[in-house]
Amino acid sequence: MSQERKPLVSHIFTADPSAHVFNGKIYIYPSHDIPHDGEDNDDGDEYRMEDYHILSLDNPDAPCVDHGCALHMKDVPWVSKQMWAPDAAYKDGKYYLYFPARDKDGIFRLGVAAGDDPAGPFVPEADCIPGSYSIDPAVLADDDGKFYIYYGGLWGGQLEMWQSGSFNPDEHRPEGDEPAIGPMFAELDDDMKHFRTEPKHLQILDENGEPLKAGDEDRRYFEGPWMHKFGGKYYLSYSTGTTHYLVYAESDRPDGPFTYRGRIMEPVIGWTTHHSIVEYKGKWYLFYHDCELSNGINHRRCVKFTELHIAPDGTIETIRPYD
Ligand code: FUB
Repeated sequence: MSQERKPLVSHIFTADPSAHVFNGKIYIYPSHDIPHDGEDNDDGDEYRMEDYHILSLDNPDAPCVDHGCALHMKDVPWVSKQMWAPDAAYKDGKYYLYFPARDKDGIFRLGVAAGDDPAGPFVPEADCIPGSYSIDPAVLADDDGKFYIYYGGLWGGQLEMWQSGSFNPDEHRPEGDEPAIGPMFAELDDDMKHFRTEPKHLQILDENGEPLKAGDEDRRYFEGPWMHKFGGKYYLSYSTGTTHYLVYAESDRPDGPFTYRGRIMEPVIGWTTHHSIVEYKGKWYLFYHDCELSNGINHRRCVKFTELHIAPDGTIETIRPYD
């Protein structure tokens, strides 16, 4: 019985699913939303996550397994609060969990934890990844053995606050015809725990080769980057935040520049939209979340998936989530 477009689990609230195939199963690395009655705001203070539960599916029709707490905030010395959207990678017998959280100064940084099993438990590094900031890490294991990390999010994710190279909470937010801020990119070092290259912003261009503008809210980057490869090309997908779309852009290189291609998914119930794309046995799947399980409460989300149809030239068919 297909569980497509239904909450994968309902005993906890889950969001921001990063899906990977490890050992022939689909493992899902989501955020774990905590119910509370506080207000929502533009800084995302309502997202009070404290731990990660890894989920898995033996196949898309199998029941979803919750493997329990794989990492808790109390075990990460540098974190003060808000363990947001994670991702995972596998290299040389070890699994690595990448996660954003606020440090003791309230600044979002990226952390990494390692384990022997895709479902954890994961042992965190004592400090965040040196030189890291903002949120939403996503790691691509490229075919040549290199690993790339993509990250960054506007507003509560603090990406704008680093435009000068250091943290400035009063930094100007680009708007109108000013160039939009792209997501961050770096190659990971052999130990998977450091950046090998200086992080840089990725450029996303329009059909005329011009950088997308900050006011182009239907297309510009907001948060939640993901990278998949198809036909040898690199596809960067992300959330447009304020307009609630999942969209994608294409490049011949992992570090761009990328050219905007189109929309993957129309808005879901709830403010945030965040996804991953994974191939399993020759079919492509989109993992995403909405707030159906809580009747629209923004910080009580549920992870779902649906099949994704990709044409031979890489074009992704737009999904209307409730059709
Ligand atoms: O889950 C907290 C934040 O909400 C994530 O980091 C963003 O991508 C958005 O989904």
